[in-house]
Amino acid sequence: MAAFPDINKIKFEGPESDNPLAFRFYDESEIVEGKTMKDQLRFSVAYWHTMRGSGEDPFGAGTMVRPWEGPLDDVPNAINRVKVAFEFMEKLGAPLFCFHDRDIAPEGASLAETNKNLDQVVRAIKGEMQRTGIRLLWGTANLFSNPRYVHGAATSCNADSFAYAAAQVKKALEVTMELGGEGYVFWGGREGYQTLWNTDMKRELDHLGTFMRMAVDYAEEIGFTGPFYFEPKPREPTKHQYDFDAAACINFLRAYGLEKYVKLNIETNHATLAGHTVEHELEYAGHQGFLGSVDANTGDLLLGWDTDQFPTDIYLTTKIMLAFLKYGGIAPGGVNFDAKVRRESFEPIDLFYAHIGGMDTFARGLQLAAKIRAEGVLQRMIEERYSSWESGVGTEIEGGCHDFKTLEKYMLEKGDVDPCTSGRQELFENVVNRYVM
Ligand code: XUL
Ligand code: CO
Repeated sequence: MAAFPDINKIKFEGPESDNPLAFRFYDESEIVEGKTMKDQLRFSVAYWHTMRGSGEDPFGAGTMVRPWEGPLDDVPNAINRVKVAFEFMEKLGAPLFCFHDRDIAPEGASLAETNKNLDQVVRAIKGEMQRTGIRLLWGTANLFSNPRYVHGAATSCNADSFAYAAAQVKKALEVTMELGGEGYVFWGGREGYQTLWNTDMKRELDHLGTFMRMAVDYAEEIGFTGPFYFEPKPREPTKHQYDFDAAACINFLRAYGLEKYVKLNIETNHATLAGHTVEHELEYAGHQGFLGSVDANTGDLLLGWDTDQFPTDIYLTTKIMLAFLKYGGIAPGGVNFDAKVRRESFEPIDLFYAHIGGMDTFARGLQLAAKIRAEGVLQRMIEERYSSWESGVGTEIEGGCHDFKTLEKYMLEKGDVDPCTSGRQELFENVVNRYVM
């Protein structure tokens, strides 16, 4: 029986449509900068939020109405849920999805039993993937929910936790490969610490480096060509997460010789938790050659935690799409909605409204970003701002023709700098508004 019997395939109806179950901007076949919207955006549904989110919070029980969920958290229920997930994704028109191992299948009494459960559900997923053509953007392992990871997984003080996590990632890699997954994500989970009084930071970071190296080696052994993605997040659940932001992650990857294998999965709400913006993180990852994939969501201005809301802000998506286009597109990464409907939005249909809104906002952001780039006004203003580097001493410094002594000589002769020009922030913002407003 269909889980969403009243909902047909969501169609593109254009900006004038007032049908809440239609796209106004996401026309998957529209060509933007030489590719279809579908290929530029590479939308993915996050299994953990969309299929497993209960609406539970620290103050109250779950609220989600999910009529397809059976009374037991067992394999038959998990397999039934797979069918619902694929019905949802097919009707939505999402080409990709992502999961943690523990989202899709229940844990058993032992690792062997858990792996068996996983294999059964994976078989069902494979069938649905073949039926629908929906593909796996990335897989990952949940190394943070079970109490065995109370002190972290790869960075735990307990060597057995490290060993269990290794076994879990080995299996998750096999499963990701079995399903033709295009990537694999490491999000630190509890890889961090609460107090330095009880923590050997160097040892923990060395272990994390060793762990990722083992994953990369095993991937090579089984022929999984990746890419791997490291997902920055500064805090929550621990106070200090080792994968704080793009810069910290890139430094870690280089320090442990992993930079050839691992790129970054940048998440909007994690960027803001780090005191950055997502465009800062994308630009940092992009110019360093580490832009891999995106977890799309947004935080709340007034709430200081990872609220994982669906993105509906055109400025936000325009900035994200400007970064994608600047760095040659997001493939083989994608736009994964690591976002959940609010606890108060508990009906199944809210899942459609949420994803349709997010997809439309990204599609509109893509159109606007392409227009901004095509007209080139902003780019020319930036070039003008840096024009002192296009001749004279600027060209000479960039060309490596100077050192401190020659620059001192130059300035002693000149006496002082050419006057600085205005930064014109307000004008820049007004120009952006010409497109977005
Ligand atoms: C947690 C988070 C994770 C990762 C995958 O904040 O973003 O869901 O994306 O483990
Ligand atoms: Co995420």
